[in-house]
Amino acid sequence: HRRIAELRNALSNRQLQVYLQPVVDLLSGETRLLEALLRWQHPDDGLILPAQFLPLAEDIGIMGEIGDLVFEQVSAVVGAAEPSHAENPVRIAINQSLRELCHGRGERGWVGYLEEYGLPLDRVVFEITERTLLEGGTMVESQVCREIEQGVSVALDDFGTGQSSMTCLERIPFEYVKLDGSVVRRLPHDRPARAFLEAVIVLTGSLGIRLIAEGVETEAERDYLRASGCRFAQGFLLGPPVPAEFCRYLSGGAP
Ligand code: G
Ligand code: G
Ligand code: MN
Ligand code: NA
Repeated sequence: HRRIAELRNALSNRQLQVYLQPVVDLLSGETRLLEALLRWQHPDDGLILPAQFLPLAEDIGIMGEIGDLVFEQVSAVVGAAEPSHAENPVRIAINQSLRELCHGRGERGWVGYLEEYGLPLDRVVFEITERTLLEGGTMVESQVCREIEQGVSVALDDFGTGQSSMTCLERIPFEYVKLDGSVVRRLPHDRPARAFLEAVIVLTGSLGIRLIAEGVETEAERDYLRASGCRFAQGFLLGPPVPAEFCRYLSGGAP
């Protein structure tokens, strides 16, 4: 398989690069988080998205190396951003697969991993999906809860994509819930989607969880979300993922 050899090469040839996409506060317009999204700049085939190479990376057992590479690039970004005493230091959201959660980190988990890369706890949010929780079972759930107790911030990603169970919101004190773009897309014409959004806004609000709407592409979607009380949004309308070195949000620029 040609791609396997190419992917191994990509690791050492700097072809795997972290892009950053802003999560914006819809009330103030400020960038609240930057999500790290991995891209493969293939020399012949151009930009390849994670869905096309992360499953392969899992199969051939190099997710650990890929996770390290993401951490290296994120810590470079955080170090270059601004002095640590800045009033609103940039925070980076990092996606974590089940494999990374279960095997990657050794005994000290995310806390130890952050320390290893010199990343302060309050600069990073880890994103895990409902699917990861479902597949990981009670072991992973209690691991995530222990990390949160130690001060790690966690977001529940892809909320509303089919395995939605509101019960994990009650058991795990997430800082953020990320409502999937597929729900956002249905808002303008679909009453059940609106009812679902309303319920999620009420539930996250009473649990003290911040809600981020993902995949926001139109002003109509943004305005509807803001009027409904969804505070945070991410999507092409607010800003696309861009290579970390071109990320002007880092210097405090408006999106
Ligand atoms: O960028 P894109 O929308 O194609 O990303 C699709 C998915 O790939 C993300 O939702 C996320 O789950 C996964 N992903 C992107 N970057 C990373 C990464 O650095 N690590 C892991 N584990 N997953 C990632
Ligand atoms: O972690 P997660 O799988 O939720 O990653 C979000 C994905 O959504 C990224 O791969 C990113 O490239 C993609 N994305 C970001 N903004 C938009 C958007 O406005 N519309 C759509 N369709 N996808 C988006
Ligand atoms: Mn994500
Ligand atoms: Na998502």
